[in-house]
Amino acid sequence: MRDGSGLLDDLRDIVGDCAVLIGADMAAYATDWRDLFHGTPLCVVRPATTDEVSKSVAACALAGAGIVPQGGNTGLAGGATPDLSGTQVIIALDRMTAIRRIDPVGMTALVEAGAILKTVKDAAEEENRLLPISLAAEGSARIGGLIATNAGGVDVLRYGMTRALVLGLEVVLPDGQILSRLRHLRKDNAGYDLKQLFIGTEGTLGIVTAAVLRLVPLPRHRATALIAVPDIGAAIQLYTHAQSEIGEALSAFELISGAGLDLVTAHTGQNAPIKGADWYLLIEAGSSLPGLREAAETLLETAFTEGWATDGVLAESGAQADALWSLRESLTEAEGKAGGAIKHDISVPITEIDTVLREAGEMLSRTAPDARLNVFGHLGDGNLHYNVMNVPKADAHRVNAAVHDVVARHGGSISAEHGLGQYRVAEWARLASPTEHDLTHRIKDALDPRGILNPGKVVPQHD
Ligand code: FAD
Ligand code: 2HG
Ligand code: ZN
Repeated sequence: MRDGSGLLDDLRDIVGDCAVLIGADMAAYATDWRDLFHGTPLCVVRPATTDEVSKSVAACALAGAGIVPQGGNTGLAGGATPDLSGTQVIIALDRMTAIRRIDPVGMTALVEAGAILKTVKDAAEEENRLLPISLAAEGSARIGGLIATNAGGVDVLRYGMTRALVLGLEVVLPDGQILSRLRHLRKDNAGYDLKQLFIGTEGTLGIVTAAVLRLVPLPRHRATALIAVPDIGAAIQLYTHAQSEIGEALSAFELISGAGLDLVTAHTGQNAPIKGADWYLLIEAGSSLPGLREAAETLLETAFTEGWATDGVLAESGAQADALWSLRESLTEAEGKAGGAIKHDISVPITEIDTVLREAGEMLSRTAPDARLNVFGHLGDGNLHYNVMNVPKADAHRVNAAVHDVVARHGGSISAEHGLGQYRVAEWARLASPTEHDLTHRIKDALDPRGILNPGKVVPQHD
């Protein structure tokens, strides 16, 4: 067993002195995006190759040091932040950024784990292809982090979560072995689909070093509308109608509350083209076939005739569409500027959303009467960010548990897309069945028997 300084020497030998950060140089890596979790790592290691990741992991394993993988550090569950022990090593993938290949014919991208999402999307667009993962953090989030959290975002309705886009994976295992399955195949049923072990498991079973991602054709036309709706029931009726009329083109069906839109206009200096409603929808459809705009106009007309919409704007240009999206994508930032929130990332069957919102609202008015809500998210996926503002931080656990109890009663999930990290691991432990606990521990113990990969995240500590 090596002590801390012996391990630092070993890591410097592997990646070079400049790629091992200590002291104040670690600050940006030691705290999460929300400034909610703060860690004290032994060091930050920034390998340049898969071989260096492998050797760094092996050195940490030999020293018995915990490892925290980190990508863009935009995660919202504290998964990339180490503990306060001063012994954990952050392995940051931010030097492994190569886009090795974009194949417009096979429609795949081979990229290193540290590549930034936006950069990969731009490279795909140059080949008339789309990597359909879209989220407000796309200028900072990295491919390995997106895979490790099985990220969602606003394109899930049409294209699925990140998992649906991963064709091949290269991973460093907790003992330093490299599992390389960088295949460009759409069909591969040869044995267990081992890559699934590392998608959405938040760096607790392996470190993703490279991936082959599925691309789709870049839609030539898009229609984007911001619509005011009278209530959630009307929004669901419009959603059902939109699925019937333009289903395969529909890529985003996002909900924004009036209070949320007010936060954005108050804190980011943007103007909203429509105002005064309790709820808004941001809807987008895309297609390579002509006729999309006409279909969108017909949809809006029906929405007004049926009383599902009270106001609305259909973007006239790409710039207008981008301005509408900017309102939606500024909700997290505006919420932060307004003092932050106790966050929830819930999903329920879409038919239950109205009831869940009502029950959660009633519960809050009894238990936290001063609370203000910022509810928004991916209505088409049944996934809402039920963010509770104006409640003391000390009440976070109580509020989390009460909201999650409502969600659990309706067959929902307490983490639709952000993962458990350290933020939700205790709540998962409280609500999961004994069989789920048992199987989770058996998988973790089989792959990482010494528990060195991302300790304290996702997998509850053994009793
Ligand atoms: P990090 O934050 O660095 O890490 C996240 C987790 O993955 C940690 O557990 C970490 O240990 C692990 N990890 C990172 N890299 C690797 C690797 N190479 N191998 C193994 N494990 C690794 N998420 C959504 O799903 N949908 C959204 O719409 C969305 N919008 C967001 C908007 C904003 C403004 C912000 C700040 C965040 C948003 N997120 C969203 C959350 C976040 O962007 C995603 O979770 C993203 O996938 C994290 O990527 P990252 O590279 O920043 O990962
Ligand atoms: C989004 O949908 C993200 O914009 C962030 O998932 C959600 O800030 C949040 O709670
Ligand atoms: Zn989201």
